[in-house]
Amino acid sequence: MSAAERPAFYITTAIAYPNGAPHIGHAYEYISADAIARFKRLDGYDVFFMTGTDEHGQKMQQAAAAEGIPVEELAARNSDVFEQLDKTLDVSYDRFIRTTDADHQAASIAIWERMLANGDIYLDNYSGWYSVRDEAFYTEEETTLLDDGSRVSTETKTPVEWTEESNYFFRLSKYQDRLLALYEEHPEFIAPATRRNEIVSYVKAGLKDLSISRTTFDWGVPVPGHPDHVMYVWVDALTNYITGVGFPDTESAAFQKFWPADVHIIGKDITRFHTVYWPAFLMSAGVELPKRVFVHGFLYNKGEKMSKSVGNVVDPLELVDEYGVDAVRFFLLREISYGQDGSYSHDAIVGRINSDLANEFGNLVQRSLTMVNKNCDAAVPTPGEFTAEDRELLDRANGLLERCRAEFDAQQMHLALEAIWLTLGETNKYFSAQAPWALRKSGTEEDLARMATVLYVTLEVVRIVAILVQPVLPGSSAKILDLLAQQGRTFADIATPLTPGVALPAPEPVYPRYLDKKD
Ligand code: ME8
Repeated sequence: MSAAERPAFYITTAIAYPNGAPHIGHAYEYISADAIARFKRLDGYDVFFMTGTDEHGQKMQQAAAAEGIPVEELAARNSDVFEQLDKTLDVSYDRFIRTTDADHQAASIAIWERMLANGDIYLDNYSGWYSVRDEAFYTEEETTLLDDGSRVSTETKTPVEWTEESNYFFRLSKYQDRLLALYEEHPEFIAPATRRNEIVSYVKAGLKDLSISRTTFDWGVPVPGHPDHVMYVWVDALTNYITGVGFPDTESAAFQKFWPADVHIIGKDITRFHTVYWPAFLMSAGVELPKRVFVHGFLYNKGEKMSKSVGNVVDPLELVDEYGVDAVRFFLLREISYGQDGSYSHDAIVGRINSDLANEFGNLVQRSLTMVNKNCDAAVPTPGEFTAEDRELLDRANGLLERCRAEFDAQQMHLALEAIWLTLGETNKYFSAQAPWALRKSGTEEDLARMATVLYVTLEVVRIVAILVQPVLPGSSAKILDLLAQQGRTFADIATPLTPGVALPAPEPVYPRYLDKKD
């Protein structure tokens, strides 16, 4: 099927502030969105997957000043580091957007003009608290005065500063009822449900108009007709999602095909921006709303918040160096319930590598393929008639696709992996119970025929699992599919079983155990 005929699927990550190096929280977001993008591609969708960097705003300007370099230089340098991280993590993005890209400037101006034409932008005097670190305005009630006389945002604990400016405002208050109607009519718009409930209460408590321009610095998209103002960074940042599909050319093929986005993947600290401001901006601009915002949790180092002062910020590149990219991807997606906070530690990662990857999957692959190599002329064995046990296991493996589809569509990748690993557990039990090595030892014609059937059934499960885990374990699953001489690797190919007699290469271990240096 050509791309034009395939159904569309558009997924985005948040665009990161490149004011510093990426951390494991960024890696987690990219890996999880990538697994979904890959899953949909394998399932026959024409996928557009976008990620990138959010380069404007005061935080970037301050970071550049602290380093004594022009802000453009800081943005370009660090944006490259983020893009390189995506490559190292095997993140299959279709576009890496930078908010300094020329088309993005045009899109931001266009959305501003549409909101203005709709009567939703006006000039007024702003006074209130601003957190540069969060790039967010806070009301006095949302802040706390500390003993040392400084003030912080109560929720995020970041310092806030008093700001008084003549700013452009967006009539957010006007959209309160329409937003509440959106959450009511489309409960799937915000997931998980706990996040939706928080947002519904927040909006019900009343929305104030939002300051959307700044005049005290100039690192941003200039407000059309008023170059002394730059747009509030979140106006331009959120707009990236439509820039990527061709906005303001809403008649373009990309916009027609991919907008509205199927899902925006974000972390929990930016829920309000994506589920209150963003739909309100789009309503004002007369642009369709995204279908869903999925909010993932935060990653903590052994349960502790990562911070530069505690010295426990983990560089995702170091994790990849130590454990390998597929192991890191698998660990993050299997260990943490998507949508909840999670924790990582050396011991937890090693536990997953050794028990799930090496024992449950790798050993099964290695043992079955080695037997086939030695005893079945190094070719896919010819099965005899299937027993009830054989059929039960094959049916179970064939049922996994539907189960994984449901879980991935609900962004519950950990549950898909759990279902796959339960099937691997059953397959290991089957392999032990059928004891193909004992059948070989016996050597009767009947037992050798049964051995061939058992090995065939086992390889069939390995094949189906290897196809299904490609979104999470892209490199290692490809190796297993190579060892099975399996050409067809999409989900549609699951339905075509292995062809007996096809020659297989010599097996090689795919998931070695992790040995601690001290061992
Ligand atoms: O918020 N664990 O950028 P950002 C998991 N530029 N995820 C985490 C995390 C952690 N410890 N810390 C941060 C921004 N994240 C804006 C986004 S989108 C139009 C603009 C997540 O670099 C965070 O929730 O601070 C967000 O989804 C992403 O990393 C980028 O964060």
